[in-house]
Amino acid sequence: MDVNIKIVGLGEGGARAISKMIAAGVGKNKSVEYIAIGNDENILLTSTARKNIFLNRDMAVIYKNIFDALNGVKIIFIVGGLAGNAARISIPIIVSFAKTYGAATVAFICKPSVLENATRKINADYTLNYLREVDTLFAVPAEKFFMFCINRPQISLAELFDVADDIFCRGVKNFLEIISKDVSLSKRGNAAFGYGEGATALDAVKVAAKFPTLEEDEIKTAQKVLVHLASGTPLPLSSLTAAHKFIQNQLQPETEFLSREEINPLFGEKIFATIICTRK
Ligand SMILES: Nc1nc2c(ncn2[C@@H]2O[C@H](COP(=O)(O)OP(=O)(O)O)[C@@H](O)[C@H]2O)c(=O)[nH]1
Ligand SMILES: [Mg+2]
Repeated sequence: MDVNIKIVGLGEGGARAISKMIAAGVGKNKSVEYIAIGNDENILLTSTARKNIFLNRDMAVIYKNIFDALNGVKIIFIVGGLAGNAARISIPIIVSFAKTYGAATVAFICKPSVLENATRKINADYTLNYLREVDTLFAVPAEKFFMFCINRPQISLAELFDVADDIFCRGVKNFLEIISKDVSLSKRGNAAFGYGEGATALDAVKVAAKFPTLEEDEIKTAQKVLVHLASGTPLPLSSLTAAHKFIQNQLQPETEFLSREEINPLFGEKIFATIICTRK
């Protein structure tokens, strides 16, 4: 039977990000359910998630609604902006649920930009303490998303967040594929991901290694590196080896290296690479 997975979008940002994932068919053939949590009624009305939880002022009701919504889940994805109210209220509850019922937790979080106000920064610091307890945390500073649109200097904040949502959408899609086959891979700690596609496995990992969410030295200084290659037909061993060697040559001798392959005719001719680095 499929593992029960829930993807939770927090606040306006999270609701937008998961609406994108739903439209892109992320988790479509799996037992995935989307939940939007927010304190803005408009967002919950526009969210396309099956379940929406409105954060009123009654903490007991909030606790119950979140625990009920997560009932039976094995893997929880948390997506949203760290500085928001929805994140501050719900992340401690989600983490407490996961501990109580032994669910794995993965968070894709946008850290506030330097332009955001003091209250939001305090929110973010508070919430970050709880996020340290998730099994895998992809925390991306908002500024990082500018790197994806350096050819669009006039970009607005809303457009920038749209870019962020696209990147989180792909990140969740890839990581969901990886861990739904092997839940033990969900414990990547404080992590960063890169994604790439190409005509060969080597081309794909080269693109993934340059993905802006991987810092210059993310691969070189990682504690653990996981490389996932997805293709339409089985890759020749020489092709796999070339791709793995490209990454392995950059690692410290003590870095733990893991690789996984996935074959699915839907991928066609292209090869898709995901690199996940656990930070020291
Ligand atoms: N990924 C993403 N993040 C966003 C978006 N809009 C805002 N954010 C970030 O999320 C944080 C929380 O804002 P919001 O989502 O409105 O949360 P709220 O305070 O709970 O309503 C902001 O400080 C931004 O850093 C968005 O559309 N997408
Ligand atoms: Mg808001």
